[in-house]
Amino acid sequence: MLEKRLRDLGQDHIADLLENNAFHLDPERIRQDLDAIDLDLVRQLMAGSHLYTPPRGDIHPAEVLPASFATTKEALPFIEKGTHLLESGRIAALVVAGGQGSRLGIEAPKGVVEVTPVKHKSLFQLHAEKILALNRRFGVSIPLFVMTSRVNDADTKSFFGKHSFFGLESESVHFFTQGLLPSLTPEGAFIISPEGGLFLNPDGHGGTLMALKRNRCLETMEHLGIEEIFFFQVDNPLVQVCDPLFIGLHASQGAQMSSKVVRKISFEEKVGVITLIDGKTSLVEYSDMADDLRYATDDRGEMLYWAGSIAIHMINRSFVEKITTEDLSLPYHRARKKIQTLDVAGRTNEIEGIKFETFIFDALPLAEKSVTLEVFREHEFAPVKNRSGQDSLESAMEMQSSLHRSWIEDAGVTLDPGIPVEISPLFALTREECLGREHDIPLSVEKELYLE
Ligand code: UD2
Repeated sequence: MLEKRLRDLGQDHIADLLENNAFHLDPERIRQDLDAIDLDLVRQLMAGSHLYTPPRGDIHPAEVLPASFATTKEALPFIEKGTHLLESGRIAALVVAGGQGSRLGIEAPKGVVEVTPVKHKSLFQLHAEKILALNRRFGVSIPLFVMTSRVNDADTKSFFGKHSFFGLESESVHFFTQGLLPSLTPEGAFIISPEGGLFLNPDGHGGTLMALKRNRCLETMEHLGIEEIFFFQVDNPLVQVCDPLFIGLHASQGAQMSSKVVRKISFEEKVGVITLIDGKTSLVEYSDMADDLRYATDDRGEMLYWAGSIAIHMINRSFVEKITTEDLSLPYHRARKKIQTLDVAGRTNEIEGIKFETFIFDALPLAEKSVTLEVFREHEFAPVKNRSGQDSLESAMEMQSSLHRSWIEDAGVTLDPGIPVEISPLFALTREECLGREHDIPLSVEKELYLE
């Protein structure tokens, strides 16, 4: 019985309302919400176990391969290795897209945000076209796994469907949904959602790992012959999807999980930092970083913990299988969040709640080997997080345009500085590919330049 289940969880305030037939509650929805969550885990979180605690061990900066490595002779065998793995169909791409664009002020999957400077392509289209370009280059069909959550699964699938999967084969796009957890009041009470059910939040992108297992994606990957997973976040239009050098470095070292980083632009930049904790590669999230680490400097007064994660990882499939054999115990991070709820009179009300999430990078210390590769921010990292200013749609468009402008300038074409430039992944994925097509670049344009 529903009321009893709630009382067993200490949620008498909702059971009482149900018994009094409170008009603003939807009992069927509450039942479904309870069925959707792991109640044992919820009990444990409410009792304060499995929670993240800031690192206390021996902390040092991580060992990082510098960005300059990419253009050296030594990089060539790794690029070849990555290329070989791509050509032989061993690589899958996985994008985490369970979040909404709420920070950008839209209530839709973040992947539908129109992000390119000339054609205003969506993030999903841009990522899909990069894969399509790789498929053409390597004569393969790289599977794309898209992690959604209950709030945006249907919208995400219909967006791909409406756009004919942006040219990809629909069978090579695999959607899977992550888990959910209830948000709580600071006193540990469940919160009524505006629809009259329970307020649930996606369980963080750490949920990817168990979701891959639960949704049998690991079996699908094995069946397809996938060995390595290229993991990225939906919000970065400059991501170099399935970059052969990164794949090759990770695979050649026999690493289980690897990361790309950029040099942080300020002590306060909101990116996690790759570190070594008790000899293990680890990531300290910006919101969990104590000031003595955040502001630490080296002998020359330079930032000591500069290796900012851009949330791009290579993850070995067998490693995921291994760590998800039993329940994976990634720590839960707590975050305060403004939540819309209904008060006892059924009126909408905003309160401060707490959400619980796990993060994929907390699996890094479980890896025996890990490679950290520095890349140039202006080549690979333009996240769309905020409505304006840094890491906004506007800054991401500018970064794409200036990167693509630099490619055509290297090919000998100079345009008026006010002209936006966009190069489709289907024209060229890299500067080198663009240089190879210099005869296809017009020498002058009036308003904008789009190359496809
Ligand atoms: C993330 C990283 C941060 C840094 C930065 C780089 C976390 C917790 N922190 O910060 O260390 O590397 O990105 O851009 O990731 N998502 C889901 N399901 C969820 C939660 C998030 O799919 O339950 C996706 C979301 O759609 C987005 C990504 O994960 O693509 C990042 O989430 P975020 O925007 O909340 O993380 P952010 O920007 O604080």
